[in-house]
Amino acid sequence: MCVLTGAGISAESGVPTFRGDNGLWKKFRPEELANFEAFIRNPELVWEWYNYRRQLIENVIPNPGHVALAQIEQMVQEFTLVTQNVDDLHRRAGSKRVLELHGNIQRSYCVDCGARDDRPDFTEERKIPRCRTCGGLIRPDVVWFGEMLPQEVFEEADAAARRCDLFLSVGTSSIVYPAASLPMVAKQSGAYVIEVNVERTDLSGRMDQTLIGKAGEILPLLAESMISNRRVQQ
Ligand code: BJW
Ligand code: ZN
Repeated sequence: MCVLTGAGISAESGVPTFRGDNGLWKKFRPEELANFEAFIRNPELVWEWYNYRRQLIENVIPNPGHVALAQIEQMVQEFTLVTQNVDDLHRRAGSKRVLELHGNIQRSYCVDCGARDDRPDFTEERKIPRCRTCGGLIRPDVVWFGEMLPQEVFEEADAAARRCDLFLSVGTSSIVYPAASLPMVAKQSGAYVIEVNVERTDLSGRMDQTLIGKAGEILPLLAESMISNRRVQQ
């Protein structure tokens, strides 16, 4: 079994999604902020966005959707959780192995020398963080548009999609590639593909099933039915 999650799974924790009316931060579309050119042009603005999100994420907790996936990981022998989210909520919910396709918002590094610099809070400084080693600009360790995903992580995710028999795509608009290719890769390899979302997406027509509803309600039902099935089998 392989599960791909997107921002929708964290929505019920109070983390805004990227797209849709609630997804916009100061009227910017994610494409305008999540790219290297925007960062170089206006690092203050981009850091303001990340600092705002970092603080928000620190103050929320995982929801029943995250918890259900951590429970399912315990029950299923071959289980891979792939996330596009940078919020760490899967790990905080107890998931042991998480493939983070788009990085992690708590980490950062220098654009010049590559040194890691995970100072927890740059907001206090009220300025753009600079590298302690070389003075270069520090950027969040996340994947922006036009940037490659961490190669090994993506290869592992792709391999899991190819070998699984059940693939769940949860809370993602399925418009950002290559993450959005994973359900189709799974389907072409023979998996049964189910989407969980509050609304239909660009890929719904190609899914075996779309379950319309909140991840925090549907995933616990799935985990519960798996627990009951195990009880019957034992
Ligand atoms: C619920 C719910 C509830 C709500 N329960 N559901 C043309 C030029 C250049 C590039 C491209 C191009 N065409 C395509 C590309 C590639 C590009 C791309 O895909 N662009 C498209 C937008 C067209 N991709 C890339 O550039 C990627 N890299 C790449 O391809 O490398 C090769 C390459 C190199 C050089 C040149 C060209 C190619 C990188 C993509 C990086 C994406 N980065 C971000 C930011 C990460 C850091 C951060 O967090 O700040 O990742 S953008 C943003 O979108 C973030 C997300 O992970 C990603 C996906 O969003 P997600 O998770 O789906 O969220 P939403 O908001 O879109 O959807 C939420 C869903 O939840 C909705 O459907 C709701 O209905 C649902 N929902 N509540 C269940 N309770
Ligand atoms: Zn440096």
